[in-house]
Amino acid sequence: MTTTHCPYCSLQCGMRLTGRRTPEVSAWEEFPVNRGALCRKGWSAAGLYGSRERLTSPLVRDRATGEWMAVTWDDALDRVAAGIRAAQAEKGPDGVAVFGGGGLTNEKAYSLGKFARVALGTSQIDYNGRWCMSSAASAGIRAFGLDRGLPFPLADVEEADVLVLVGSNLAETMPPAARHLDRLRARGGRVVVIDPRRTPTGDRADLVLQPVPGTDLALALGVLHLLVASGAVDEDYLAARTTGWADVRDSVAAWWPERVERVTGIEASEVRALAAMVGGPEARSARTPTTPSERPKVMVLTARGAEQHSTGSDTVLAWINVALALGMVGERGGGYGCLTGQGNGQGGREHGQKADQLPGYRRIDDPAARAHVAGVWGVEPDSLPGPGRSAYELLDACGTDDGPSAMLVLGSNIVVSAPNATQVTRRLEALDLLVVCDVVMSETAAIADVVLPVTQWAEETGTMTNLEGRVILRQKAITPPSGVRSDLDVIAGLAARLASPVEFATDPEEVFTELGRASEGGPADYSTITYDRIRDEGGVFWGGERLFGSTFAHPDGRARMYAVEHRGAAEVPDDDYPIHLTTGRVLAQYQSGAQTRRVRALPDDGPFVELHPSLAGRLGVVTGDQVRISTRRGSMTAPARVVTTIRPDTVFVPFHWVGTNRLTNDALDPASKMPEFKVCAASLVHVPLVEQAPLPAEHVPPLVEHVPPLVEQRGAPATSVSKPRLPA
Ligand SMILES: Nc1nc2c(c(=O)[nH]1)N[C@H]1C(S)=C(S)[C@@H](COP(=O)(O)OP(=O)(O)OC[C@H]3O[C@@H](n4cnc5c(=O)[nH]c(N)nc54)[C@H](O)[C@@H]3O)O[C@H]1N2
Ligand SMILES: Nc1nc2c(c(=O)[nH]1)N[C@H]1C(S)=C(S)[C@@H](COP(=O)(O)OP(=O)(O)OC[C@H]3O[C@@H](n4cnc5c(=O)[nH]c(N)nc54)[C@H](O)[C@@H]3O)O[C@H]1N2
Ligand code: SF4
Ligand SMILES: [Mo]
Repeated sequence: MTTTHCPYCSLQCGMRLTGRRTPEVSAWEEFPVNRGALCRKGWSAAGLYGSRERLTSPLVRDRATGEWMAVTWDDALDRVAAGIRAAQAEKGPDGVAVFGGGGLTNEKAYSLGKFARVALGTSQIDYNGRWCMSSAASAGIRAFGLDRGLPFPLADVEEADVLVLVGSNLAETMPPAARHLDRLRARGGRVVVIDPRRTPTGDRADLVLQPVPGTDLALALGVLHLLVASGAVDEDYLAARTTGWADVRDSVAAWWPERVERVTGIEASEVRALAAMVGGPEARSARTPTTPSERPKVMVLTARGAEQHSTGSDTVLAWINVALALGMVGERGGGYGCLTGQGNGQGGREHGQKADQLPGYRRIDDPAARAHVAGVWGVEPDSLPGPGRSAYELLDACGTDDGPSAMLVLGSNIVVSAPNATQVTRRLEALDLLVVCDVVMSETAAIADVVLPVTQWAEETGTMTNLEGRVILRQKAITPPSGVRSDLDVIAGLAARLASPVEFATDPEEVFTELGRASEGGPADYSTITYDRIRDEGGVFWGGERLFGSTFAHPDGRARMYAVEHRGAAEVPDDDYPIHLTTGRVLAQYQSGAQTRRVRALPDDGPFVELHPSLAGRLGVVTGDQVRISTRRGSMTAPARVVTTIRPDTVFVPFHWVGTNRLTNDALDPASKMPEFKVCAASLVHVPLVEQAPLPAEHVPPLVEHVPPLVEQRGAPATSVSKPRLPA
């Protein structure tokens, strides 16, 4: 029996595994984050191990015939090294790219970043975390000088008086965390959920606000406007601990509730209700000064609903402004945090697989950082490349004249999860060499030239940094299938073939010790963390358990407030595409589904289109009917799920299956380069039974012929049934 952690999300729930060849999952009650609780993905995780679809031999694909051939590891690595050298000969070091993942252990993420900069000498490395949390990360760095998802333990949530969840459906995306909401409410606290859909998380809330997708920023401006008007802001805190407040205050002057209603679709009275709740009772009783102890503790948490927008980083800054104006950041039970997503969403963005970064969350354009890290690596600082392209920009450059012609992918299923996926897939196919390291034949592996089968999860040891900044140890508990190698072995094997000036360790603990030295003195300093300490202490928080209690990470110790403006979505509905499309997750599937779609114990129902009865009525659609959804980039057909819980002008499609991302918009946030996964303009038609095979896009009549404008839709017949809730 071994204690380890779940293969999936950023909660990194602790679990026990027994049986080295037929593993069984059981509760690890002592692990503080989940106390033995797991969601159904965690309970069924052992199914990942037994999957018959597991890759156990390196494979190469013949481009002419499309046929796969099993080869030896030596042969496979020789071919990859030869392909890399060919790309370098043609285009120089930047001719080879690396694409990583936020599910990789810290050791792998670190080695991958080092491999790119030292063995390949390329600047062209980025990873899927750019699609996950980059907007919150960039806002956190600007506001606080430091980015750690939650700057406090998750359990602090229970101590809040008012918890505002902006674009999080944690009851389905990190189910064991939902108990904190229940306990908070049992204590008399209140939960606010802001989401265009009423989700199972909304079912646990006292106030549910359903904005038009992409308008959370305007809502934050409106809330701050009312807090100023009612005298609920903490002027002493603002004077002592922040800069920039005067500009922010002026910038919200014109955001009265009726204007917020016009932009967000949330009634002015509800905007007032939210402001009164976070401002405390005194906020309504006109400027009566209050002592800090009388103010409610307000905690604002954002997740992908607020962040995955071309305005995502400004939206996060606007909500941070609310938390700062209330004097809450650094206060126990209050403040701001971002719920990270992938298993190692936090650590994966700290140790150098990001285009602009060196280990320890250092900047690659900082001469002191370059000197320190080059010293640890044993190379000259000048030999390190500069910053490269962000994830989407990198993929979009693949196979172009200025872009890379070879790419290595570790830990991401790009073909399913990238925005505007048809375009991205075309770019991947234009590469001379695509190499994918994976555990299964993912949709991305399926178009690769070489696929390398790797160990995963509890088949190997490594550290992960959970959503609280707690570094945990995923211990090896099961024997990997024969034929597979660790990503660390792949990196070392390639480095040796490429005559890298330095060697790459393959023992995770050795890599972690080196990572500690490379991160020493950086914003995310792991130098005092060891495997033994993690085992003894149930995880170790980098930077300490709670941050910002007395100072922020900027040189003057103050938080920065930025006056940000509402811009709206990059693509807004028009006559041809009159509906907002948003995307996200369901409980039983994980990400691109590469892993969970292969676990037989988990339901795999395929994608669906969630829509409101009034829209369904206009289309003549009931639950189960096929609908075709189209955007300027592509279309897909899926069954309808008619629910009263979504805005009538918005449809929702989960992205765990191929198709959804052919629809999504690749507009990027200027600061974080986060794509706008959470909103674009779409049209919808009912596909009559006789022609339910997918039609070419040009045959799709515009929705406007079928659906009158939304204002006329009031009172449309509710010919529908509600979506059954997935049991937790
Ligand atoms: N079951 C499951 N759990 C997961 C994952 C998974 O794939 N499956 N993935 C993990 C990862 S990597 C991540 S990043 C997290 C994500 O965790 P969440 O952010 O909780 O998940 P999402 O479903 O992407 O988005 C949350 C909600 O945002 C809403 N939303 C859409 N548009 C908007 C908008 O404009 N404004 C607001 N306020 N809300 C909006 C959606 O309706 C959705 O309910 O989950 C992690 N946990
Ligand atoms: N429309 C839409 N698209 C989205 C989102 C959305 O909300 N809407 N969310 C975005 C977000 S937040 C995220 S995080 C991305 C996630 O999307 P992806 O980047 O595709 O993430 P995964 O599906 O987790 O892919 C991980 C891959 O790595 C493999 N793998 C697992 N463990 C290992 C390992 O140890 N080593 C190696 N080499 N491989 C391994 C898995 O089998 C899988 O194929 O999707 C983004 N795409
Ligand atoms: S909540 Fe996340 S970490 Fe916990 S069991 Fe579920 S998927 Fe695994
Ligand atoms: Mo994510």
